Amino acid sequence: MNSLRKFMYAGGLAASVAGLTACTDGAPGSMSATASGVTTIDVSLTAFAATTIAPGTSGGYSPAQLVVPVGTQIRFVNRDSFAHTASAVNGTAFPPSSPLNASALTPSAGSTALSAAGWSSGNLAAGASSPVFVADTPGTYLFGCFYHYGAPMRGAIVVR
Ligand SMILES: [Cu+2]
Repeated sequence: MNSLRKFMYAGGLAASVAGLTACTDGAPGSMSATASGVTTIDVSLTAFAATTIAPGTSGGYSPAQLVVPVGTQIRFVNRDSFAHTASAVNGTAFPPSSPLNASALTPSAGSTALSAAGWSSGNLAAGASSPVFVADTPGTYLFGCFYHYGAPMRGAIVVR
């Protein structure tokens, strides 16, 4: 089934529509989703202003903090006209300056588990979608944008 969903991601939008439909609870900065379908984190530096979440100051991603059960599939979709990334940031709080390097511009190959060190969407051009990541292990996963980390452009995924 996982391989089928990845195939659907590569070929079309059926899985993403299911994921978006699940994200209608309306709680700002936090959203729950079921493990079915693919949940989308929207990426836009212009649309999503800075906000405070547990790990620090977020911005540029919506929801700022996504809360999902283990097994959820997640992708990032660039909704503005600038290039962005969503790239793993180690630790439980956002460091004050960017810890990301140019390897963030390359999409994760092989494992797309959130628990894998150094995962990244790679460079996302305007309108682009990332690879699908799997919320494989409970925990809090921080990420940021290679280009705009200090803007701030940072977010979190909490896997329960
Ligand atoms: Cu960015």
